[in-house]
Amino acid sequence: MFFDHVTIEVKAGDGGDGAVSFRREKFVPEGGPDGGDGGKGGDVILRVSERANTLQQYRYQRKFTANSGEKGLGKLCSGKSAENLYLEVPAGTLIYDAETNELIADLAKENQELLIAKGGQGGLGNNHFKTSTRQAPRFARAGAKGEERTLRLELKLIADVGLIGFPNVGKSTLLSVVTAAKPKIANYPFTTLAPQLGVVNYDTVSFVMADMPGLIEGASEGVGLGHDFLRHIERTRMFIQVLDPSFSDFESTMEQFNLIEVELSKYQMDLVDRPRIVAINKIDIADAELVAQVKSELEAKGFEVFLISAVSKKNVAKLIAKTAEYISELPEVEIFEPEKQIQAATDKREENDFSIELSGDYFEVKSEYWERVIRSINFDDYDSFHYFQRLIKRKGLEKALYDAGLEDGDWVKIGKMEFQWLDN
Ligand SMILES: Nc1nc2c(ncn2[C@@H]2O[C@H](COP(=O)(O)OP(=O)(O)OP(=O)(O)O)[C@@H](O)[C@H]2O)c(=O)[nH]1
Ligand SMILES: [Mg+2]
Repeated sequence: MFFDHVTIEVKAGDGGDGAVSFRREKFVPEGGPDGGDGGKGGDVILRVSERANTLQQYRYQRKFTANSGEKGLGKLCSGKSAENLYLEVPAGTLIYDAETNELIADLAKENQELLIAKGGQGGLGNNHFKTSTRQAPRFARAGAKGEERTLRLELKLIADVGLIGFPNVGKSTLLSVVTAAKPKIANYPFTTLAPQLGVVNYDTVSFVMADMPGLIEGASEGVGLGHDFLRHIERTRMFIQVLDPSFSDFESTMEQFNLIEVELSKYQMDLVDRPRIVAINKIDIADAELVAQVKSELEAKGFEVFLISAVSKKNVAKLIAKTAEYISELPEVEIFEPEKQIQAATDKREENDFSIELSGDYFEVKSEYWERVIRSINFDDYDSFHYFQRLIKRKGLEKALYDAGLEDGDWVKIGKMEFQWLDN
């Protein structure tokens, strides 16, 4: 079946840790700090690719992780940053935050890119922590964690023209003779199971034509292939409704026409008002008198009608010329605007993102930022510990702990680290 929505998890790479290293030189017993910085973790970037027509590639693999940056090295060598991870999606993919259901983006344009999870910055090497009073910092920063997100991808194809009609009327045949697309064509209903796109080049106009699976009565309620693809006709600028009058009479051909109208309006009222050209197909085998009768009936309803034979290409050029004329005048397909712009998480935001819980005898600090700080502190080293103490004060954690009721002698827990708080 057509694979057009999926939930995936993405994780950007972590930053590499900064290095703790000291220069080793002949005759210099204690060289200065020369620990290099860690490399940046890879970003996860979504990119629109015309190679993709479905979300099929996400069918089995649902978790995508960019590589982490490498650790810093001695001699002030920085760790290598990781490559970004690109995930390809078809044009018309809506990206939602799966947790909040918020629309993040509508990726519509070829090669459009969206940075969806930012790689962690590399940690600073110990050479950054040298001060006049601290000649030999025995600590460095750990790399920041890469962002993680759960995303819901939903494809709503974007095309200029949608081919609609009953199954087996010749929609795919029409697409195959006006574009380079090679849809499956066969003499039975529901040959086409997923929308197929093709590009029509006519004169100076070029437009995208979407061949849809056949519609039947009840499609709007899910009968046949139902809703699954009906949503893909939403984002078209106009329709070509294909009719098959062969082996048919006036009443049933008109019914064929009317049923599609009913399904369109049931699915979404305004679809019936979308510009539409009617193509009566298979005139090479249909009864000429019947065809003429249907044509005048539909023209009386105000439709523009073409009598074609997709197989022998009869009148197909005329139909396409008219379609191109419509297309050059019709407004663009609507692209959804996200409610708010995507925000890259900054370190600032991360710093303020903590909670303090009293669990048992501990004041437990829950915070990615502070857990990272803890990982980078060498508690056996006076300078390193002193640096940590000042950081707690400066970044407002000390005040927050006091506000939470912390008193002299209480125990604090951050990540795996537990320590007793001693006022001095
Ligand atoms: N004689 C004749 N046969 C045609 C013409 N156009 C299409 N056909 C035949 O009609 C049958 C169905 O054609 P398709 O193009 O697969 O029809 P479809 O509307 O895409 O069908 P679904 O994908 O099932 O909805 C095939 O056997 C085609 O060869 C035509 O102009 N004349
Ligand atoms: Mg088909």
